[in-house]
Amino acid sequence: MGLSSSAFCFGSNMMWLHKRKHPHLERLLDKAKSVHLDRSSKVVILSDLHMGNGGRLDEFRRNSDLVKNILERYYLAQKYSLVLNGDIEELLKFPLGSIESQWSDFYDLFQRFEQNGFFWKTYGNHDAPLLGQKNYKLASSMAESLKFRYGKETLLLFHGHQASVFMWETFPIVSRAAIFFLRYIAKPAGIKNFSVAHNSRRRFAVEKSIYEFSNREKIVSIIGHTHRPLFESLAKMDYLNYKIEDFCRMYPIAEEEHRTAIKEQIESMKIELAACYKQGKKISLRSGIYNNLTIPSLFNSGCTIGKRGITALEIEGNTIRLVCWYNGNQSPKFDREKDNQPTKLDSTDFSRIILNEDSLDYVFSRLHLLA
Ligand SMILES: [Mn+2]
Repeated sequence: MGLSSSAFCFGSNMMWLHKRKHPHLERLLDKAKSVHLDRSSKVVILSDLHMGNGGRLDEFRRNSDLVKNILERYYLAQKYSLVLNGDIEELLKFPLGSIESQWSDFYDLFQRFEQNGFFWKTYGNHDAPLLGQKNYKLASSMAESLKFRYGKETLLLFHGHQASVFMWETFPIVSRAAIFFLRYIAKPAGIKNFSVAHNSRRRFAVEKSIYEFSNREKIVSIIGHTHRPLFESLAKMDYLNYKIEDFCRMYPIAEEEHRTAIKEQIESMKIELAACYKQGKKISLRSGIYNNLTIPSLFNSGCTIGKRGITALEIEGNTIRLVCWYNGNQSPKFDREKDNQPTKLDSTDFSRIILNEDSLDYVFSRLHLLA
């Protein structure tokens, strides 16, 4: 009797810790434009082009030739649909007119993807004013967010900046886990110049917030914004790290009766984390992160302004992939991820390498079993 009632108390004590709503993200999910995917669907998702006026400060300029070639000669030719997931134009530095005239051929190219199925563009914090602007070239393709319907499952596509306001104000997180992310993800992608506009702490706060939202809603979120490519979201180590931090923050403000429960939670997570580190050391940090993955609910397409190439997410039927495209001439020593070999695009110097891929059915099974 005593045992079961204390177990019940423990459960209900902990309930309030996990019930955190995120009104901005829930609204995005409610209002998202529905897009039906089936086994024959092919979609490429790019974000954060930051197109400018073609001048010295234009961050898109470096990879513009690469992006044009892969869109035209690979994705369009291979019958992919296209989603541009925010921050396509850099309106914080350049007027729209100068961007549209510099990159006019891209605007035509983007729209040609409609012939393969669809072309959608979500808005980010650098191109937000374009939402609802009627004379904008891509006005008819603009959406706040997209809901890919895959059978009974949902993939929500949005830029990701929507998470930061709430997150930053309410739960400022200081996490060393972000450093693991940076080291691990940056290396296979070969991208070192993440946006200077976001420090790693803020990036991590955005990711954490969307991760928890996705797990609550049992959906997969696909974002951009942080410029950090992510496949299948957080590592278990990262997750435990920030959970412990959260609980430490709650402890001093919690009611006395809740404190024991929080303490017990922290204790058990510390043990789990120590086991992760031990395992991680034994099989190296890289594979340790893969093997310790928890819930695959967050993906990030990365960005197209990397010094050593671009990253993109591809959905092909029931497969989701994180790929990197790079100029083989500029990056002859590109580290090969796993056993994947790069494939050259036609007669160009551009190569595509698969950084990771998984079946969507597997991703959703894990999401439902683990979240
Ligand atoms: Mn952004």
